[in-house]
Amino acid sequence: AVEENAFDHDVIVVGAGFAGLYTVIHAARRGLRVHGIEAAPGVGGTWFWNRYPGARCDVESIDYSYSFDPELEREWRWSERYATQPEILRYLEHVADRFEARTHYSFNTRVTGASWDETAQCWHVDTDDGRRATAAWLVMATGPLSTPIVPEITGRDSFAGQILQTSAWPSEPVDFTGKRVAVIGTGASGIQVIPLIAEDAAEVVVYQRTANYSVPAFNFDLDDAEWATQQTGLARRRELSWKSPAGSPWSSHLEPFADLDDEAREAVFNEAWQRGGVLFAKAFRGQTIEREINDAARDFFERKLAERIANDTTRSALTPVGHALGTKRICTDSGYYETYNLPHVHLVSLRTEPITEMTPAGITTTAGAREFDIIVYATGFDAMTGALTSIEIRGRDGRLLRDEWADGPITLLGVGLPGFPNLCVLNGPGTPSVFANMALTSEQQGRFALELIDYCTNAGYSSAEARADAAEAWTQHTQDVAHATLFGSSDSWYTGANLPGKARAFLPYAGGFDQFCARAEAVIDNGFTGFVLSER
Ligand code: NA7
Repeated sequence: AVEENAFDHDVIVVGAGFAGLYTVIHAARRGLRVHGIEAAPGVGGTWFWNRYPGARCDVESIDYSYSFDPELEREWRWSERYATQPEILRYLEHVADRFEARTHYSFNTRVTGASWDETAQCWHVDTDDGRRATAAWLVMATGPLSTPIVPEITGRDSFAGQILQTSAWPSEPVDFTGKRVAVIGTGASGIQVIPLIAEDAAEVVVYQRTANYSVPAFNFDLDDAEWATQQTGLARRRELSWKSPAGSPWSSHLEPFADLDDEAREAVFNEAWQRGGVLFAKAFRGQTIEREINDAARDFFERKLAERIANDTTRSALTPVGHALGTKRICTDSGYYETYNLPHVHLVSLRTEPITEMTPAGITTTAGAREFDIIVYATGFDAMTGALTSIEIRGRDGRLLRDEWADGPITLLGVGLPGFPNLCVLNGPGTPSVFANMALTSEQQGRFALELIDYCTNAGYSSAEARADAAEAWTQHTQDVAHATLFGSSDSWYTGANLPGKARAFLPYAGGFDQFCARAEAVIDNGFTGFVLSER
């Protein structure tokens, strides 16, 4: 039975990852009656689900943490330059405890629908336990990469061995010892998990659709001296991060590419390479805009690949084609390419050898059948829109979000949706979040929503809704910015190309976190320009 008004809240926040947790904590601090709803049994979001061996963040730990409380910053001691999933999860659990966030949450509860009630000016939120909660505001902090996709393959479900998914990994450790393992997918997750599986497995076969760019992490333990140095520099790091395009303190080389000779360029690429991981994607300013700079970075990358992979055929198959360096998220690895030098690790390129079917014994491609004990899917997500379109979200006049976004999402600064009053989406399409440090973008996004709520509450407005023309302008701007770079012409989950049938549109905002923050702050300062604020 549906319980009407089982809850009565100012704001419901869906999700307990970085963004949801921040928003719940700060809504409570602002005196709002807040209720959080989370499908998982605990906090963590991405860091709850993606607990496969090797899962790590590609932003440095010191930066990938909340900045809102200096005491929290001081008391939490990260152990490595790039934190592992268990450590980030422990951090978020610590934050939840420290700020008593869990008391506001219903865990193990999945939102199935939400509908705007024009008469009562509130949202009714339905959950899979048959309850209905009501709140004036609804904040969707459901994550940009939280709806996994498992490819449709003939006979997929007939496989008789063990099936694993990086994004829904079992909580108990998996024993790969002596097992024949297939891994499908070579994005960030595949590239992290493959070397660790290969340590124990008897045989690993990797099925690759698109070769990716991956750069070594150069990870290290944060010893006391390094930690002390990082702590001393933290305030500066934060300042630089908030003013940077990617929310991190590292910037591109200052001298223009065109002003340097080959030797000097090589030195710049070398330095960026040694810094590790995603930072190589922005060795020079304009590297993902100008083809000449990107080609030079790619050339450097390919020469590194030659040092890392012994076999010419394997190296050729692992060499990216068709997308510019950095236009799919560059991966950060620990020994990924070197894994292919091991005799029991094999690569199957699906471009030359597509899968025809799965059988109880294994995987068949056009070149023949292979038998496995375990198949691991590292096949990605219905990115940025999937978590929202999979929920029945009905706005004004019963408009269904899934239908409104059939040709691609339309948002004002990502957060506001025309036709959906009092609904705030965090880290969604139209935001730079997936290009940036999500710890900081989550703070920025959560604060924007809470500023809007406070502004309306204090001024006596019962609803706020993005104006259709303002949202169309922002959405167009998002497309224009992307198409002025090399991102626009490269297929990826940024463009919807990873999922057959998904509308093609450039989903994130590629204009930079700093630019985005400046625009968002101006909107707040000017009384939420672009939003229609209404009294009951
Ligand atoms: P990604 O980066 O979306 O990677 C998914 C991988 O799975 C990628 O290599 C895909 O190839 C591949 N894939 C997807 N569908 C198929 C099918 N049908 N057959 C074969 N291979 C397939 O997800 P991750 O979890 O690795 O990382 C997500 C983000 O987390 C990452 O970008 C970082 O921001 C952190 P494709 O390249 O689409 O051809």
